[in-house]
Amino acid sequence: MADPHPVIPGFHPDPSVCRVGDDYYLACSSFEYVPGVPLFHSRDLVHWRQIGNVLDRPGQLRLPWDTPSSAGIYAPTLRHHDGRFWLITTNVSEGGGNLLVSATDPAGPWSDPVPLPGVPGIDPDLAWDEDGACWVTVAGISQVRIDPYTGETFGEPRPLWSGTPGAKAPEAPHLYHVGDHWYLLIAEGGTERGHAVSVARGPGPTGPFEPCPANPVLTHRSTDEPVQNTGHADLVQAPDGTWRMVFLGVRPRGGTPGWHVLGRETFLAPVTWEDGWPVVGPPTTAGPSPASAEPFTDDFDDADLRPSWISLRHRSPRHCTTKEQPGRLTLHALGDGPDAADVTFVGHRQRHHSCRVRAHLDPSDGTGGLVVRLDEQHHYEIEADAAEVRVIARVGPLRTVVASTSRATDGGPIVLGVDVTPTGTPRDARTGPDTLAFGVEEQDGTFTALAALDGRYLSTEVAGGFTGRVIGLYAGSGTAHFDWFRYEPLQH
Ligand code: 6LW
Repeated sequence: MADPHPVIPGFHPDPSVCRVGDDYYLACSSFEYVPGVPLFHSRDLVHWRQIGNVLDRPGQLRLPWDTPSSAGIYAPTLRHHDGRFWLITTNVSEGGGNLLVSATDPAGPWSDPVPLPGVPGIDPDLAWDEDGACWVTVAGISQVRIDPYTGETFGEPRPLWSGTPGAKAPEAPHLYHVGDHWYLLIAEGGTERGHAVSVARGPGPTGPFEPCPANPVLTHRSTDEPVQNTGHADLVQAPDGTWRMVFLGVRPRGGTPGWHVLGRETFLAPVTWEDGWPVVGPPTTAGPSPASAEPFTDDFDDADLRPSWISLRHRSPRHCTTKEQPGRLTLHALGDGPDAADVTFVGHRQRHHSCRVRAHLDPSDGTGGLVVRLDEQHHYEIEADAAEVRVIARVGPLRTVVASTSRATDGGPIVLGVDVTPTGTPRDARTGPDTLAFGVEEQDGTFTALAALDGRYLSTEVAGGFTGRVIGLYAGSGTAHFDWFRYEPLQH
């Protein structure tokens, strides 16, 4: 039996989903990365395509340079009401807070944010009752009524439900009106191995709520399931009246409890109703295995970067552009490389335990590199200038040049690469760590590895935080020109 796999692999946590007709839309958290809140479309909840990012311009999202890793944009809720798409989320950074944007087209443009100063906390949910009143429910779990057009709140937030007695961190609330009941779905136990989903129901959106006797309705804690940390869920009804749940999970490797490197990914499960309560089935194995996905290649011929490219805290055309020299990604260095919060960086989420990445760099005007990162203290990279190629490892306080070699050629263009593959036999992503082999690809396609590094140190269990690996390009000094980037999933 194949292991369940994510329907949206790579770090795409805290999924929120809605349906309009036969079309599903899903949004995820994005933390310190910009553009913020990736938005996906599907017709079957299994095959998803990113159609944009909700917070895709500085006027919607400014993250100060000192925004810590895994701060920034936390969990969103995506809903459709009164002919508009609505998204509410939290900017956990200096001057941030809860905010609400709307759009007629989910691919954008989305409105400028409506600040919600009267809405506390994180994980805001958005629901309208039969009278058209709009309720925001947040972690804790508490609730306040708002005007979604002005952001005005009415009264003080009031407590709704504190979740299962003894369980920690009631969060990720979502409200649903199903039949005669209003259901309040929450996550609890914390987003690690103890994560769980519980539900309560009541006569209206403001309760009172009685908990489901079968809570938690979803958890993988204390199991050896290949998907762990399951929680932070959202429900959606299909056109045929059946129900589904999207939720976050991780795919640990290295045995139990193991470590995960791709972040919290989006999974899907069927839901049935028994005695007026949701019953969650096993995570789906439907759809293509992620490893069968097509390679992601970018020759930078488009005027703008595709929506899956993400940068750290900012992206200014003065520092990162495909317009300066058509067919090239030109990066003008700001910070001094991946140790810096203000590094000029463009990345792509690692979505597969085994993958091969290559990038064509012209280092004639500066230093450019290919980095696999979790945050500023946990990253491995290969970089080149006209004179030298270096492999660098940063784990916590330690930073080491693990390999370097002078460039025998004229210092011209070079293809930097990393092969990320599980070790151990059989080559099973679940039993062994991975090895990240950094090197140079020659004109004839042969790959000369300069250093192979243990992937355990680029895991969330080591680094902490809420994101996952991102593989990207950066300018370390001067200007780095990249002519193409290729990310290729590999079968183990
Ligand atoms: C999010 C909280 C959580 O706000 O992690 O998994 C936090 N659950 O609900 C960041 O993703």
